[in-house]
Amino acid sequence: MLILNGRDRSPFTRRVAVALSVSGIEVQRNRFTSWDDLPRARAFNPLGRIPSLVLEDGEVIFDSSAIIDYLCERLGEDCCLFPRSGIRRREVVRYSCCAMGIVEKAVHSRYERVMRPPQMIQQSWLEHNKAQARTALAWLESEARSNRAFDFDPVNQAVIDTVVMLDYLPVGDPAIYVAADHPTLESIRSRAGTLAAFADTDLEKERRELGVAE
Ligand SMILES: N[C@@H](CCC(=O)N[C@@H](CS)C(=O)NCC(=O)O)C(=O)O
Repeated sequence: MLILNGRDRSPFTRRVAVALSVSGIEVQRNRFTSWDDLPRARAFNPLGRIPSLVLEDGEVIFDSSAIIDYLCERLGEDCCLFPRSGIRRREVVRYSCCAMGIVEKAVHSRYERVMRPPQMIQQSWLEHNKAQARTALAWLESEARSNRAFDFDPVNQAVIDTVVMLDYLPVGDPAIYVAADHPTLESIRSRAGTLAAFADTDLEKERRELGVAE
């Protein structure tokens, strides 16, 4: 069986976990982060990051986009994460990149807030990341309102990455996201919450199961 290294608290890991689930691929989970077990993370990825995916024959794949690329290759014609070709495919890729770019902004903000002593936190860097993320969120909201690429039938990578991103924002930087300004993204998030692939990887559920505060 495949093994997915990483906790769903990592949005990069969670996007892979959801993609595996909606693709109907069973996986064993090894839930750790680089912060609580760096040697273990390094054993699978020289950069010491999660996620990594271990294949049945022991081959290891990282990072999240390479894993998703592998899933598409493995599933071939049955891969539903992206439309097969053309403008629809490029739209899903574009929305996925935008959502994960917003995640990166939130990760920068989180590291700034939690890695530095309070007096060394650079407010201008937090403001920059917030502004970049908010501009992208406004664009994603308007695209989601007018574009059918955020498809639930089947659930594609644009939906997966958008929902994973929205759920991560309060962890990254609670100041970034105002739910009331993004009704379409919120409706995508609520609809996703009814699906097992998202409910099974819920961040609060993982915290409860691992007995950890974060
Ligand atoms: N581009 C990578 C990013 C992975 C990543 O940054 N993972 C974080 C957890 S959210 C990590 O392991 N960080 C530890 C570090 O960078 O030292 C991917 O898509 O997989």
